[in-house]
Amino acid sequence: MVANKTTLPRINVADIEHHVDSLDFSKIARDWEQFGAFVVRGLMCPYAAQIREDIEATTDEAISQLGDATYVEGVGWNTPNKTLFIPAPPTYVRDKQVMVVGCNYRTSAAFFASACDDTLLSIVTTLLGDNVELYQEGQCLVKEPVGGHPKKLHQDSSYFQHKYDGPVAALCYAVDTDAQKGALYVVPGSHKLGVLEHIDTVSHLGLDDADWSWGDALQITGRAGDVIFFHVDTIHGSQENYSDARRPVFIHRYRRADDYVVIGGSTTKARREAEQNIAQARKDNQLGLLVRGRRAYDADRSTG
Ligand SMILES: O=C(O)CCC(=O)C(=O)O
Repeated sequence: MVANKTTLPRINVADIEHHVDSLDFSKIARDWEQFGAFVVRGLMCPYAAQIREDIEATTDEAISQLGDATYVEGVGWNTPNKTLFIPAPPTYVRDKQVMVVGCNYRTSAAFFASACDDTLLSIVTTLLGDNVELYQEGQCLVKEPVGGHPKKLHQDSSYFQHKYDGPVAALCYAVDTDAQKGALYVVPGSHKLGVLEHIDTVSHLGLDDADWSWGDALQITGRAGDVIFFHVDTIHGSQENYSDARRPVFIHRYRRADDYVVIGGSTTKARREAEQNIAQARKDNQLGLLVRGRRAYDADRSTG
């Protein structure tokens, strides 16, 4: 049967829930195939406190650099420490709010160490096969308190569509995250829908509210250290943070060692332009750091 919205499975969080101390890799593989998402409780507990500290410090640094931020049309303001701000609600102390924090594998040792965690990589190879590389340098997002930005429902493939399976995302809560704080929603089974048409929204590319609503999605609350895995085509997003403290998350992304972006962009205009250049997409300038297995020489890649 061809997947469409009406045939998506309706499940509970318990159906896709795993615990780090009792992993069943066959069930993980089945959840991935059927639902394109699952959660592993406690997986990043050894790292979460230090990474949270690093995200907090980078966020404070970014706020102090706002006067030197540069504007990118349709995207937002970048501070020198590579933190992205977007417009804030009118009730804010500032006219800009934090979205993506400039904390990554080059700036946080704990974040990089966590990307190479042995158990995490065993889960990832179950999903992607033996040869796996990091896609990009890790991503941290912060929702500021009292209304910090929503991330509208979207597929990551709208931002970075790949040649093969695409990256597996492992999103980790750096603090306990409930509904009020803006816990992540996923739409189980939506990874079978292919890449859907996205529009420009307050949180960049997103699905039209008329087509997809939070009611179509499953909310996954969690404790600091819990990790939600999702497919590049799995619809996901999160609502505002209405609590009185920041809501930080960190995300690792992994892909097959031979995979690469064919269409990239964070606005509809950028994506349309990239679609014109799809024939030029190549692996040669997209070699990520290998975290499992080995990269075989490929003459077709035009790299040494
Ligand atoms: O911060 C979140 O809850 C979602 C982040 C996200 O959807 C993304 O980076 O693709």
